[in-house]
Amino acid sequence: MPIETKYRTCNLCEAICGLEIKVEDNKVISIRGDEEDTFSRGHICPKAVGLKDLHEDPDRLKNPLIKRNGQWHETTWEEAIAYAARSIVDVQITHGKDAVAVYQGNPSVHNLGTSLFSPDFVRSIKTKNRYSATSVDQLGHHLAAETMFGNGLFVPVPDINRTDFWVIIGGNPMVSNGSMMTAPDIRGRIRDIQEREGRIVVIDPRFTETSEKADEHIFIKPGTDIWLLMGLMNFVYQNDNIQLGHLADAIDEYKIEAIGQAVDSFDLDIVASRTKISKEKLSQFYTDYCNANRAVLYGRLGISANKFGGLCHWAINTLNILTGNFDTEGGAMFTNPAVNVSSKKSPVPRFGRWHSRVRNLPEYGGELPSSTLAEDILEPGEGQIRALITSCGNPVLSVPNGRKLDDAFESLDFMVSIDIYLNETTRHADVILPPATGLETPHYPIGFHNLAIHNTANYSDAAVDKSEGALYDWEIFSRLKKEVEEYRLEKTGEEKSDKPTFTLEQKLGFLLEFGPHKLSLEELKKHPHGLDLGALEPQLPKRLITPDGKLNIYPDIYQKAVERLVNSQVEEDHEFLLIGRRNLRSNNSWMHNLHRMTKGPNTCTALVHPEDAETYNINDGDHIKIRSRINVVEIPAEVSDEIMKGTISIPHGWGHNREGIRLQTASAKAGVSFNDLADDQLVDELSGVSVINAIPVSIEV
Ligand SMILES: Nc1nc2c(c(=O)[nH]1)N[C@H]1C(S)=C(S)[C@@H](COP(=O)(O)OP(=O)(O)OC[C@H]3O[C@@H](n4cnc5c(=O)[nH]c(N)nc54)[C@H](O)[C@@H]3O)O[C@H]1N2
Ligand SMILES: Nc1nc2c(c(=O)[nH]1)N[C@H]1C(S)=C(S)[C@@H](COP(=O)(O)OP(=O)(O)OC[C@H]3O[C@@H](n4cnc5c(=O)[nH]c(N)nc54)[C@H](O)[C@@H]3O)O[C@H]1N2
Ligand code: SF4
Ligand SMILES: [Mo]
Repeated sequence: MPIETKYRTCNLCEAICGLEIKVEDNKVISIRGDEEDTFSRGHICPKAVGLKDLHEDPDRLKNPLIKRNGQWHETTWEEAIAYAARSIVDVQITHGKDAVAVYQGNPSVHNLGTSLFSPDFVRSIKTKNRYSATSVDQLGHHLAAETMFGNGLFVPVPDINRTDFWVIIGGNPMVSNGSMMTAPDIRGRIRDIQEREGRIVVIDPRFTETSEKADEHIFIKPGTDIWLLMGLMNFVYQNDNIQLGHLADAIDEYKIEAIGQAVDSFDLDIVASRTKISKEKLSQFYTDYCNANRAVLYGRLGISANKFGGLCHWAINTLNILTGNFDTEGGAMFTNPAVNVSSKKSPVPRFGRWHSRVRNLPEYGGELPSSTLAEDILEPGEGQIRALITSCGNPVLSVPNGRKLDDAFESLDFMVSIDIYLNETTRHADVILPPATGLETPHYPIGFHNLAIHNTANYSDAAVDKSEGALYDWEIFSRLKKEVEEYRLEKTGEEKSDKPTFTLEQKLGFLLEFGPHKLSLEELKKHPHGLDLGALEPQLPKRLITPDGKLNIYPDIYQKAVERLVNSQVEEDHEFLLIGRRNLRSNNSWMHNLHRMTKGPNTCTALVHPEDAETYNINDGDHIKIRSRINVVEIPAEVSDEIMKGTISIPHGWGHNREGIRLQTASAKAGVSFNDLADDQLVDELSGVSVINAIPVSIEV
């Protein structure tokens, strides 16, 4: 058999690196960075080779599984799909449409088939109880985009290719490879900024891998970034640094005045006392930001999934706008992708149109906050959730209070999981439908081209064949939808949708042809290293799609949130605040079964500052107990001055010691789950996003 060379985009994270893959007889021989990729220019990270391990993982499911009397059995696709679809419809006939909930996890947006075909299936279920990883993650970005620019997916990205001053707040792109900002080769791009005499400042309670490469690191008390940002806004007003430039006509002047009045009380004394950053440091940082030629503020997970996550993302956009760093080169900019996901206009913001049953938290974009899922299953009463569909998600490990979710899922009448593993979440299912994945699927990173710091388009064919009899994700979703509609018609007479059905290539082809660049899929296929569609360009006010066509710099929801913030009491001092951490060879909860990703020392440790370690008589490697309001876990301590005093950092996605999983490598190195400590009752009051950073905890030795 000849060795073939295939080019493809890595689908594991948001950086969409180009890969060069050697394949012989459907076996992957090697995976390297594609030097000719128009965007990533050869960059990859250690996870890329995980795609080979994923393809070969003996624990990965290839055939559907059905649970009978507590035992798993392989079954045919016909039986599995009919069982899943009919059970869903039966629950809805008995208990109403909302009795079925849907949870969609992170790989949904990293799989083309799921991105394009799951929405139609989910719509066919007609439930208001939809959940996803968004509300444990980037919800604040979407809410700000929805209310300020008119569409939640019209999210600005930092133009790091041209900025002179990049402020990273609560992000660690050297490890995460960038998020809500598709930018392969972060290291190279940081170096480029420094070579043109620009600066990078990291604001984080931990001195991170990114801080090491940056020009300055500022330690901040977890959960207090909103004061830092409001203080900066006040500084901008006090020092007459407002420059609206080409956006002036698109913004109501009275709103600019209202913001100025609202931030008036955030002086250096207040900000310093909340953030634990000295007044001198604050004032130096504020001055540097205002003096920089082209500056951009960028905030990520550390501030998104936080008590004031929603407000932080409004504040970051607003600061970039007020200082003339918005929709201009080197500031925050919008993409012009070949498939544009943010062109739809809505008469009202898609927020708060309905609320969760037990806690009355608001919907965003058709989804309720995931921190409410467990209680909406467990609490008896009208509208209780009785059945669940999960796809590409592992909420037991990724959503606060995983133990409560374990109980909730066990109590369901029916559960189906579309997933490639029998893991902590899917073990509760009655049926698992495993699609082909990774190198076996064609790919086009729709979502990430929309968030990229340079416009490109890249289509990849599958690099290897899927195993015999396996189905692609879009086939599973199409068949489920058809079965749901046919069975419902038979049982209730409810009409089927009359939308035509398409193949994956047809659907992508239409989106490309009707997109801003009018590309054809055939043409795109001729460019295996991707097509360069040009640098980001200013696009406002033309592309604003708010109801009045203006840029709403101060939407009502944020006015109220600012008032709440101004009136908020100083929080009592907690013994410790717990924050999260990511590791270069890990990807949320699901790549720990790939041996090359988990070999070497245990990375699931609790970082503790040396002075705190001394107070509690903790030595490096000691097992310590960490207690939150809901639970206590035991974990090895790693004593390090990279973490701020009074703060503890634990990575998430571990805790593979639950019974009934089929993950040999992962269970050998179980770790503990961060979300056994994270409290489902702690959410951002404004947006409903889960709080997974700055959780009050104590240490027991
Ligand atoms: N404490 C804490 N919690 C967090 C975070 C944190 O930093 N700290 N991060 C949050 C963030 S940012 C996110 S995005 C969420 C992630 O939350 P989730 O999306 O719920 O969790 P993942 O760990 O990404 O789980 C992915 C699931 O998809 C399956 N899977 C992988 N590939 C495929 C595929 O091709 N098809 C299908 N059908 N399934 C597949 C895996 O087996 C796994 O079950 O976690 C959040 N939770
Ligand atoms: N290797 C790897 N890459 C990944 C993932 C992975 O699991 N592993 N997950 C992917 C996913 S789903 C996402 S969403 C992205 C996330 O991408 P990032 O947001 O870049 O990644 P994190 O490592 O979660 O960075 C959060 C940072 O916030 C800091 N932090 C915590 N609390 C606070 C706070 O209160 N204030 C401030 N200022 N900082 C705080 C933490 O110390 C940490 O350095 O990464 C993606 N890429
Ligand atoms: S950085 Fe992300 S996209 Fe690039 S190789 Fe690593 S996992 Fe894949
Ligand atoms: Mo995420």
